[in-house]
Amino acid sequence: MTEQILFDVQAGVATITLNRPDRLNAFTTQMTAELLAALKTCARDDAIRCIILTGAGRGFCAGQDLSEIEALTGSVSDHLRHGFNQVVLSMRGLEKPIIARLNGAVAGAGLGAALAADLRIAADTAKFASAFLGIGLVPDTGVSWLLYHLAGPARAFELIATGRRLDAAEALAFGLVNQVVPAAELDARVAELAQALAQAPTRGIGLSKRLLNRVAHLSLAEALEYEAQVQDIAIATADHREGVAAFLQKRPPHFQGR
Ligand code: T3D
Repeated sequence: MTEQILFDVQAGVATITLNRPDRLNAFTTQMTAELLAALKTCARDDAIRCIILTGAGRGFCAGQDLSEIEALTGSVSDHLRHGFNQVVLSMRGLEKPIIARLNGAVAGAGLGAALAADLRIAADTAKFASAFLGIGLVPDTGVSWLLYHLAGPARAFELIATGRRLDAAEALAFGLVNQVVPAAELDARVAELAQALAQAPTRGIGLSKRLLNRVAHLSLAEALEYEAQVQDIAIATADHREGVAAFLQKRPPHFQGR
């Protein structure tokens, strides 16, 4: 399908692999465009019920390709608006679960892409760096917002301003990843989780994601009202009916993602 990412769908799970392993999968403009196209396919294809985002080789993603940065035409803000900002918004707005399979270095815009996923499973060999200040830049790709919300303001500042690199255990303690597993077990753990999510009520997961995206900015009273409105949608799904029927008939549910 593409040159700089690999895209594979099996048993309801799409795997998007950033595929420039000799550059630790650093983003080029082409790779960003291919990633956006793959995310669009994931959103449109009802057969896809879970997405894994990962990197080829020993890294996850080392951020913007620094050899390309000098050659970029136009303003950096436009580059971000049309590129990384769209990646983050597409991932957060995609109403299906996204797992980041963090196999190695996660830095710069790569950290933003990882933090924009819904779940992060890291190999114990993974390492994490903001990396922006190392080249005199401020965080972009949502890293300021995502670090602030996941790790809190003090830790966000520490990672951004000191350039401190975290190993996987520290990333877990900072709240940046959900699980750390031995590198040899990463594929099995991610596959198990992805299969479970691909067989879950996809609409319910997507609507839950919609809720979580919104409630951070609402008062409790507003959040209660928004939950009630979204529940009107969830209760009309086939998977809701299947879940109740399966419970009452004392059998395992068979969710269709509708
Ligand atoms: O215009 C805009 O949109 C601005 C937006 C910017 C967003 C950003 O992402 S800014 C941050 C950019 N990223 C970085 O500054 C990180 C640079 N990389 C590193 O600091 C290190 O590579 C890592 C800490 C991530 C990993 O270190 P290590 O020791 O495991 O690997 P390495 O040896 O440094 O890298 C391996 C190869 O990948 C190496 O190439 P070589 O020497 O084998 O030919 C290295 O040059 C290459 N590589 C790593 N990161 C990048 C890269 N090549 C291009 N761009 C990179 N970002």
